[in-house]
Amino acid sequence: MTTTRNPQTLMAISPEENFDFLFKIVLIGDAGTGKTCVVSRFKNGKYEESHGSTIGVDFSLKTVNIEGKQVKLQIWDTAGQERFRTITQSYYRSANGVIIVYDIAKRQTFTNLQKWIDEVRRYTGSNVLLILVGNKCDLESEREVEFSEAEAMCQFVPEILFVMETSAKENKNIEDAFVCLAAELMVRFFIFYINCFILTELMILIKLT
Ligand SMILES: Nc1nc2c(ncn2[C@@H]2O[C@H](COP(=O)(O)OP(=O)(O)OP(=O)(O)O)[C@@H](O)[C@H]2O)c(=O)[nH]1
Ligand SMILES: [Mg+2]
Repeated sequence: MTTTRNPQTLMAISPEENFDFLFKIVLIGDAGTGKTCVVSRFKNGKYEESHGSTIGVDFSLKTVNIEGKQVKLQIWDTAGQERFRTITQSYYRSANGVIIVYDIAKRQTFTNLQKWIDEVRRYTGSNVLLILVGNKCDLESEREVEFSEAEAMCQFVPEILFVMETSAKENKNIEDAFVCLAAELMVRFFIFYINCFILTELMILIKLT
């Protein structure tokens, strides 16, 4: 039996924990693309060949230092299997960033991307940042999806910030994928903050004149 956990109350972070930013990142994509391996490599620096399919959603926290700021990432690793779809969809809401993972050695996981993009559009807020990750780039001899194809796809999907190929097995680009996304989220936060500041100043000015 699968238990459904409440995404709102789960992973509550105690106020005494120190961080400058907190972002919620959700990993989605077909089953077997390596989402759990990517998270495990990022979180513990470890690669486990087989740990079984994710049941529902797994959670982890990792703090990274970006430009001197402590950035806490709340990572939600969802199950790719169809039968968990209704559970995992409820976790998309309030995501700040989404990582869609495909397998460079399995074309079907790439052709299914449109389905995942549609899910993001349907279930997340409009400010969510999206990145595409082509995992298992160590399997060069079995490659079925060229990097240029993924880049071309990004041209047609404005929500996608960038695409990156990774290998959880060989620890390639794993940290970069999370840090680049978090850095971009920080930039968006500052732009939002500056815009609010300018708007407030303008309103004060209008009131004074
Ligand atoms: N060669 C290679 N194999 C990988 C890599 N990452 C994951 N795998 C393999 O792919 C299998 C599936 O990985 P998981 O992380 O369980 O896949 P998942 O996307 O979490 O799957 P679900 O939880 O069912 O959605 C693993 O057992 C690994 O053997 C990688 O970077 N390179
Ligand atoms: Mg998994």
